[in-house]
Amino acid sequence: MELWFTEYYTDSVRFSIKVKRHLASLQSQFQRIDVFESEEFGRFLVIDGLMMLTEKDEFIYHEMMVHVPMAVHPNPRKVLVIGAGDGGVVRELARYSYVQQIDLVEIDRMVIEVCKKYLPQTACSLDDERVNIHYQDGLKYIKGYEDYYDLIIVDSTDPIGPGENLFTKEFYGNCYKALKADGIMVNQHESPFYRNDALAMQKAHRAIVQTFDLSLVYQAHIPTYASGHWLFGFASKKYHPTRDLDAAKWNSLGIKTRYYNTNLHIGAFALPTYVEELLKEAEE
Ligand code: AG3
Repeated sequence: MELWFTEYYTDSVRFSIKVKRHLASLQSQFQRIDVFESEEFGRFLVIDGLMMLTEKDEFIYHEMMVHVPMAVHPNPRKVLVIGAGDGGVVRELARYSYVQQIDLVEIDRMVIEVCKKYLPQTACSLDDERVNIHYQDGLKYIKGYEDYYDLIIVDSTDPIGPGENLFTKEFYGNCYKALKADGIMVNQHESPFYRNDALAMQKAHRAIVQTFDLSLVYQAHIPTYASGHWLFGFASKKYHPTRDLDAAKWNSLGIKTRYYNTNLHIGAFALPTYVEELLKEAEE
């Protein structure tokens, strides 16, 4: 007998991974959480049937969400991470000794518990002394802050279900307010390829462009997300993601990465024409 995990990318396109073991299956107050083990991708986390991460390719997503803004901001001390209960973003942030405070806001306590138990590869820094975990809705949490964070990283699920709030103008406006005068916000920006993902991407982009002084998009190749082509948003009050990149400084830190490097940093902002067109359409 064979066991396969299948995610539907559209009604007529699906992606499957052969499963060795189904390690966990839980229904929380918010969502369904599954962890599987596979030959090719190692362990992987699925929420409401959608791939969140695999042990084999999570480094791409987490390095790109963290090192891009960290190589631009000259002095990031206080960082807010929204979503991301798996700990992957926190793990990458914890590698910077000068980051003083990492606040993690995850709505679902069960995600953190499951990841601590089954995904130590990403959850490994959640006990770092600089990390404060708040089990709360991201939108509610952020309303209480003004002129406080240097960097906000929004590692949300898709804009359906509990992550929906994190794609609204109201949320981005509150992120803007919670950031200092030279703050940066990075978010997972969905995929440009399949129609429904592209619509979500445009919706997020429109709301961010209306909120931030500067809003650019960058890309990475993530094999286990729909189409493999994924986008990230870089929104800021002051710093430009490539012009203000301090490559020499970042390289002198000696942080060993497998995907991110400062050449790729610049290249990641060069987007295919059809993606630029989708973004432009959203900006109009
Ligand atoms: N963050 C969710 C990325 C979006 C995945 N969407 C999808 N597969 N349709 C994942 C959390 C990683 N820290």
